[in-house]
Amino acid sequence: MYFPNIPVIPYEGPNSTNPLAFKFYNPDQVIMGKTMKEHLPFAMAWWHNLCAGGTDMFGRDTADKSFGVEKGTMEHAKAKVDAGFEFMQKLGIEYFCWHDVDIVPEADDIKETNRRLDEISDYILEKMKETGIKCLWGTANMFSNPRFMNGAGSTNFADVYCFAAAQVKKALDITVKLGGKGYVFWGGREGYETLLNTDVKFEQENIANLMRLAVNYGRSIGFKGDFYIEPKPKEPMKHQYDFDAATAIGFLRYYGLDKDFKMNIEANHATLAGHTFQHDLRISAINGMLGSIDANQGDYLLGWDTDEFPFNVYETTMCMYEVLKAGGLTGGFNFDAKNRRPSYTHEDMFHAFILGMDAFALGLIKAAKIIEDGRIDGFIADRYSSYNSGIGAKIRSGEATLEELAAYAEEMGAPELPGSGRQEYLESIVNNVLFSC
Ligand code: XLS
Ligand code: NI
Ligand code: NI
Repeated sequence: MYFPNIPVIPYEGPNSTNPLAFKFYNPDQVIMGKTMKEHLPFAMAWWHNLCAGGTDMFGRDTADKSFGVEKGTMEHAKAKVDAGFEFMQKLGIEYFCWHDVDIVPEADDIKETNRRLDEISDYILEKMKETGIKCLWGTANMFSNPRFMNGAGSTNFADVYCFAAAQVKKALDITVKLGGKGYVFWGGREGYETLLNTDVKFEQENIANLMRLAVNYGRSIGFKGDFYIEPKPKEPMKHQYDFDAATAIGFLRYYGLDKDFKMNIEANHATLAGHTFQHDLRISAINGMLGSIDANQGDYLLGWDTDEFPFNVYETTMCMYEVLKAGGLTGGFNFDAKNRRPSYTHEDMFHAFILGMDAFALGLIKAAKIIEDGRIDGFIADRYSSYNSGIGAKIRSGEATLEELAAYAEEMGAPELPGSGRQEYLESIVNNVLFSC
């Protein structure tokens, strides 16, 4: 046992003050016809939870993630598997997500790295069978190693491109072996520092080509899940090509990849792009591309990806509102989030997940109430009601010509004002739903 002092986390309800209990996440509670567990397929991110110890630019690890053995060894890789499965079981988390280099230490020779990946995935698979825990998605880390300083798909150097291809191929093999529901491309360094040395069109074509090769290979080995792009506007690069959902969707359509790809939307990436989390979810959903979510939150005062555990219930509520309206996710809610550096104990890891899972459960409860309440949906329907009949209906059906609309306008003289947007009233409804029991 790696967490001997932590019990299986029970649901105790909103009045509990037990720090090691859920206050809102009650897996079997039914909301709008589905259990919370079905609505909220939570996942643990291997990298933040089992690997990262809090190193930042100014200081080394504060948290001990050695799990009792020497780091950088296969023994350590296995200890992480054991600790991770104990952790997920205690919290009732059903899924995990990983990068290749999270689950094994990278060797100097890729053939040796791949051998290690085969070994660890056998081990993980055994644990999955024992526990029923599943793989949500896998990915290749093509941003940490110095060889990827100029990107992977977007690199200027063909040999590095081949190395990236080899990593994608192997990560896809392991994803399929573990029955993963998805495969993620987060364009870690797919972007540029300066246009003075960059051929943007060339780089974007190469990224699309790598994605196409991945789709073809993935389908050839029986991968039936979704490929995901995880948009992010900047960091580590000054400008990243997958800036936001709208940009990534346009890119996928342009290169004919939209049938195989969906979005993996991360809250903190959306806010870095100058959007709300809800905005990027909505843009993905209306394009039929809301696939999965990296569940975290940013800090509105800081300009980087702070990857905090979700705490802001307004944000989780509006997220769940979008997810419910979209009919759910094909993927899940991956806590791509880390403890703050001074929260360095193993117990803090549990507190963080309890916070995040409860914040999403509460968001789910409140979003369902907003929908059942009906005032907001009713208001929106009414707001566009001029399109239900007459000239409005003709516009919607696509039958009206520009001349006809102009003639209508000339006969009318001038329209009345379009009706109050009632934002403050609608916001008060949200508070009303959130804070009444
Ligand atoms: C970094 C990203 C990363 C992806 C997986 O900002 O969120 O963690 O989720 O490569
Ligand atoms: Ni992420
Ligand atoms: Ni991120």
